[in-house]
Amino acid sequence: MSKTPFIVVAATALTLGTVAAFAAAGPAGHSHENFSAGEPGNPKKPARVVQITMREADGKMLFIPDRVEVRKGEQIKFVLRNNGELDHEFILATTGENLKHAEQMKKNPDMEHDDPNGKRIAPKKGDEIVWRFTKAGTFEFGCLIPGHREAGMIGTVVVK
Ligand SMILES: [Cu+2]
Repeated sequence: MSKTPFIVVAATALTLGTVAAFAAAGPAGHSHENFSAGEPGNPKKPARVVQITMREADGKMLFIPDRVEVRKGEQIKFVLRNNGELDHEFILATTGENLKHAEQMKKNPDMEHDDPNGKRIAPKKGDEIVWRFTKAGTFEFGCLIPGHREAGMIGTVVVK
């Protein structure tokens, strides 16, 4: 009986601690709302088409091309094609964000992406991303399926 108040206080402190931890983890978690490489494009507006092919070759995995140059403010329609034998992804972000995201994918390799800045594409399939590069800088498109980025599935977008 005399212990009850202590337990209540301890439980309350624990609950608040947990809530605070969740709140802190929120923005750094698996968020697709804040895009580091610019913003989702408008499919009704003109866009320059950039074709990107994904495939495996000699133990490597690649994007072809793996470097794209863009003018700041330009809208690009990425026409993605997976010519490989495995699923691949195209996730457009910063290198830092992609590395963080890759860590999360190691815990959940079957995480599917169908976002404004990222798609998962089955073999012999295609998809599109319309993107407006509103920020200057160097950005990355990567395949974050565990092992793929490490095997070479990384590309660069330079926005000037
Ligand atoms: Cu891949």
